[in-house]
Amino acid sequence: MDRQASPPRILSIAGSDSSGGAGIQADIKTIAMLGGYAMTAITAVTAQNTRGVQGIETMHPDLVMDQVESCLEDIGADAIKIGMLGSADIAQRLAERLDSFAGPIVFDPVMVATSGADLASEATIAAFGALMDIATLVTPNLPELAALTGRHTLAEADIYDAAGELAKRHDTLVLAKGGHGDGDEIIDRIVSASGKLGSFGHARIDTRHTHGTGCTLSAALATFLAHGQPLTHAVRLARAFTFAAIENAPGFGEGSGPLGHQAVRSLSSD
Ligand code: PXL
Repeated sequence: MDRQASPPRILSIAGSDSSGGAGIQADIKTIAMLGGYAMTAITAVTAQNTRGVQGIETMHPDLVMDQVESCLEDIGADAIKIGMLGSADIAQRLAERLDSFAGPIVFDPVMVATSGADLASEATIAAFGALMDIATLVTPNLPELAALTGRHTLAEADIYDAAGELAKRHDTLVLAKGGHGDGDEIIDRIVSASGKLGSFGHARIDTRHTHGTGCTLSAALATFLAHGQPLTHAVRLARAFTFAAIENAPGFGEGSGPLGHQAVRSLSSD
């Protein structure tokens, strides 16, 4: 990576995970390891660990918007990542405010934690549409893609159709993450409103330590896009970072443990 006088500035709008594996904490670790400058607007605070979520408190929408404003009006941002939203009101207000944001916006439509806990209400999910409308790239996993396109399940053969439908409906790019699929190979597929852009495969890693994988990938995508990487290369690099962090998971906790962001030192944005 070229040594930059000024690192790209990334604003993460997401929930806090006390155990440090997902949410805001995963985002800060990812952004910093990839040479970005991390800022945050916290939408909800969760008490959680690798076993599950023990408590959630959603921030007042005014305070979420104040955090966003504080960051954008002074330091500014080159890219924004949006994760857990906390409430429909927060989602709606963010969509209105960020409509005029000039840089890339990566939206990870978080619904359920790796441990299985619900992180979005029906009303919040209903408000995702407004955020997909303003997002550059939306990164659903397969259950999220099914839910967002009104399907109960999603057969392998229907993934491109569903992703294409979502991309067209919201005029956005969709990265359909294949980690929840079957098989030894994980295939992520990217589509635009006008069709398929490509697919990316990786051997599935046999591990229970995947807590925060989606957060890590979306934060890495935002960082690489902020570095100026073209889309498909940003996807390639963000996946490489995420798989390396999974490979280096420290094995903490009794449930689905965190990734090892701190161990991924060799990846550059070149
Ligand atoms: O990876 C989804 C996610 C997002 N945001 C927060 C989380 C999790 C998963 O646990 O805790 C705050």
